[in-house]
Amino acid sequence: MIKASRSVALGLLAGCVLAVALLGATATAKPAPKPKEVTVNDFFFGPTSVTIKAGGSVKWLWSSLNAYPHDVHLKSGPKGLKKKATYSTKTSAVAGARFQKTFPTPGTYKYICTIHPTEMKMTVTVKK
Ligand SMILES: [Cu+2]
Repeated sequence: MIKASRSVALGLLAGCVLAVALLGATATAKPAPKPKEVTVNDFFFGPTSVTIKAGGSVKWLWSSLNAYPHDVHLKSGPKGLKKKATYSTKTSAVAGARFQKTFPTPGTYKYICTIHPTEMKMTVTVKK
């Protein structure tokens, strides 16, 4: 009886190892593109230009050192861009906020902070 249950346990264990191995193989076959990070600072974006592939993402991170509010606003994008409003933040934040956006459409995206539009500008280039 003990031997039988042990072999069942071993069988289950082998099944789990196989399942994990298969999951691992799937994960390495299609790596999720890591978002490019841009910091939102008093009073600049860093870096001021990023290039990603279509389907890639950009993640804006507000510095914890900020003393002033900032937003991330799409000033201009490719012609006929759908859901344009989703490319901008709805509100401003001072510190510790984040905004992540995926870019399925190739083109040039010009960003500003609407509170400091002459100082805070940046470009996202999305390649095919
Ligand atoms: Cu600003």
